[in-house]
Amino acid sequence: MTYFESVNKIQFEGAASKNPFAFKHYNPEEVVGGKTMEEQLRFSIAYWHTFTADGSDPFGAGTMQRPWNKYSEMDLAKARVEASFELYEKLGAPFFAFHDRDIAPEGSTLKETNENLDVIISMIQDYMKTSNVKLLWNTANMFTNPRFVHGAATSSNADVFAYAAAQVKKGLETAKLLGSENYVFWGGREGYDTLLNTDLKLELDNLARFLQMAVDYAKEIGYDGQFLIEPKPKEPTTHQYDTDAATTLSFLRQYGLDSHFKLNLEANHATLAGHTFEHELRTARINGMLGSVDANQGDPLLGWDTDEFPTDLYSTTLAMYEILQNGGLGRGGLNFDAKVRRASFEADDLFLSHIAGMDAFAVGLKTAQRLIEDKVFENAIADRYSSYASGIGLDIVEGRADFRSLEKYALENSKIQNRSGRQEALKAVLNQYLIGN
Ligand code: XUL
Ligand code: CO
Repeated sequence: MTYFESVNKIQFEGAASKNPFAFKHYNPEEVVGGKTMEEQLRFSIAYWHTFTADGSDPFGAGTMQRPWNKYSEMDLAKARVEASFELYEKLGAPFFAFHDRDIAPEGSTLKETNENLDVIISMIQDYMKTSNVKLLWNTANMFTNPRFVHGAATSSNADVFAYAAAQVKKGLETAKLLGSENYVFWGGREGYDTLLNTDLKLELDNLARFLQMAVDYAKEIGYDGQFLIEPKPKEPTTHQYDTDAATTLSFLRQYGLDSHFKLNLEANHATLAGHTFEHELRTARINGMLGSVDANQGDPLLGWDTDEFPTDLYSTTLAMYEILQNGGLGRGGLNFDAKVRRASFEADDLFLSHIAGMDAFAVGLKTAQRLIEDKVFENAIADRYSSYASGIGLDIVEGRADFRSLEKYALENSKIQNRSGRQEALKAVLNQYLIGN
């Protein structure tokens, strides 16, 4: 059965191509920075946005015209799996990612829900046997069902904590079965709206207990994928616990969990937190915690998580700069946690949007590689901090200085001279590299 009849395998046709169903910049085999673009970028398709979402928003019903709309319940779930592998293959996407509830409907009990899951997981497993497509990560949806109204691991209701544990246990077994490269924890409703009814300390302690149980269970069943936490500052709760990279790092360190986790950083979550995407990536990178990326972009005019396909070349370039400086993403990848707009409702839009995102990251990769080869920012930064390369600066960074020696130095050095940071000039150079792509 074919779901996207009018679409053939998407080919690389080069920058001059006018064919909307072709890559202009993403050439999977082209070597950039010693690896193929396919290996560098490790693109992944988000099941929820691409196959499950229907385009509904708080003001209106679903709009998405999908070839699987005629089915329901388990038949719908099976049709989505068939369609998903057709799309991965036609796009040449090496990975996909899903929440448990994206792939199979919930039953009336947890047992029934798990039985539904088992049917679909074994179908996915069969497809994976004859395909090169791999699972980048799976995760548990512990936010849609009303039982999670007060959160999951941070719920005020211990029965919900237990239910969530059962769900993640199943998720880890699924990850092992499907050979998932990573397992993701996005906080969902782990956060609070008002302190008036919240035991902040207990909720954070419980979150840490929950994560430790997950670490222990993965070890017990021999699942060795990378654990990832995905920070987000707000939405759905007013104050999400995993606010941003720095907050999440501090939480993991406080509870002694940092050696078991890395971060899955999402562009739109970064901007919601009042950071740039590259700030979050840099923070994770310098702490050895950059694990994976949810590739998307927000709308600077809107204050919520719009999950748009990434087309901003500045952002993709600066993101790829961090990723290349990190030596790549290891077991992570670039997962398009992105959805077509409600008005882009035709099935073809699923391909056109991914092509746009893949090309934007390919440009970002090539530009970042050239910037790194030419040491554009490295040289500027080394020059800006050159006062730490000798004299008193070297004494400071090598631990030979103290307040007494610094006071002595300052008293003798009455003329401090600063130099321009030259940020406009650097932005102009960045533009030159982007245009020269
Ligand atoms: C929500 C979000 C999630 C996670 C996985 O904002 O980004 O889709 O990526 O649960
Ligand atoms: Co995400």
